[in-house]
Amino acid sequence: MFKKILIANRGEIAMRIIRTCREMGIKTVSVYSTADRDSLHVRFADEAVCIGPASSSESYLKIPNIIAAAEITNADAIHPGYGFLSENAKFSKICAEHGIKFIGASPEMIDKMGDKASAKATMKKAGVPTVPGSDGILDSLEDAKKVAKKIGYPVMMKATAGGGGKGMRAIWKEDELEKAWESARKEAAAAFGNDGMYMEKLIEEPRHIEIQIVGDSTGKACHLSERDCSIQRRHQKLTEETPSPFMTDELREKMGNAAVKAAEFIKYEGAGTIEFLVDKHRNFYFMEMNTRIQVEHPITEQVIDYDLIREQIKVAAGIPISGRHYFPKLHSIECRINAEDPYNDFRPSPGKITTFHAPGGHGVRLDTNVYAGYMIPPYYDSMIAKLITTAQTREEAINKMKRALDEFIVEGIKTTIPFHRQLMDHPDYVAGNYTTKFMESFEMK
Ligand code: MV4
Repeated sequence: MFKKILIANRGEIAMRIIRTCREMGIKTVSVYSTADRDSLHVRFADEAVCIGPASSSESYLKIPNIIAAAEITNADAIHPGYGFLSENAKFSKICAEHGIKFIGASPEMIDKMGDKASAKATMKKAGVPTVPGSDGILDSLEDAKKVAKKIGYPVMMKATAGGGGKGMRAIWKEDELEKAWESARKEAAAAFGNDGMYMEKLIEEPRHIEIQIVGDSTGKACHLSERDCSIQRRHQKLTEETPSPFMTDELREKMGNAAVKAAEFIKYEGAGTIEFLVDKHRNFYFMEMNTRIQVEHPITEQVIDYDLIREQIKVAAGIPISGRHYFPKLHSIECRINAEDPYNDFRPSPGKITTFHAPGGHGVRLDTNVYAGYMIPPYYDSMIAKLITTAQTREEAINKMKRALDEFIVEGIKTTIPFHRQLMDHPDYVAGNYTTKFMESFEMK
């Protein structure tokens, strides 16, 4: 087992990893930028190394500085968390070259799943349902027209190096195709340095339901059931829940088995998430695979009483998984609390937190890195806390979320607490009747 893990991240996920390491008796090293000198992950790690100035590119993304920090502190593993370098194949490779265990996917796996068209081709070979569409990358506009004609409009054009909606275009009829082709490729080239595009039949009003999986070094995988992440704004998840209100026992069995089949086919090691699009007939299709721990992992932990960070560390240390699958025994909801103003188009609201009263009580979990007096830096993403409630039923979990949000006092900055509080009263949300289109018609009162 590792003796010392360097956490190559910041914020609430760095705190989350420190907590499990301490419970496992593993020493921790935090890295921080000059803007994070007063952050909790610096305070609660056993050691902390300043790796550069505020900007991420000069600190949390600076591979030589992170490797140097691991070497001078003699860390035997690095946990990348999510975002930053968590799905950076070069970083995974450099860790391996320095004899430092990367607690994440191999460089080959990151590249394989990072190329969306090739990931889809792999899943198809594995026998996982995929959306009908092009056979890989489109060769030309002519090819795009041919494929669109064959699968029938509306179609979705996607950047193979993309993900999260960048370089994606919904096309409803042929005369829109050329403009979409040009603009999507330009956007993909600018964002990813790769303008490869592929095409799929457009799934109308889909739900985003993802399956958590864990694979080990013996090639075995298990699934930990689903998370419904359909409530998103501009491809940013706002709230997630498990079980999905749209799930049935039969669908969970089919999606869980498909996810395990995929993970075992690619011999996936570690924690991973297979994202599916689910249509109104409960047909499900592979969308993307994430080779990292996800922001929303706590709701899964809550309903099956499991520590996903601990499993990541154990699998990385070569300890085999039990192989059993896990099914939700409770209901859990996560609300992402961001330093943004929901009454002003969710624009960022950095600044000093003057009052911070955390909600608590039975069934309330708050994963956060902020505190009264903390100055929220403008350099990083705006999430300041994840408020998670867990109860026997969805209705009770919603009720608990409302009570916890009412108790949650944050002054000095604007937050999305009022948005979440209104969401919990929204009739369609309460009825579990929502798709990825939900936020398009949501208005703050
Ligand atoms: C789709 C789709 C409909 N049909 N693919 C959004 C980002 C990336 N994960 C893929 N996405 C979508 N792919 C087909 N063939 C609709 C979306 C989509 C979406 C998916 C999940 C969660 C939120 C979304 C918001 C807009 C579009």
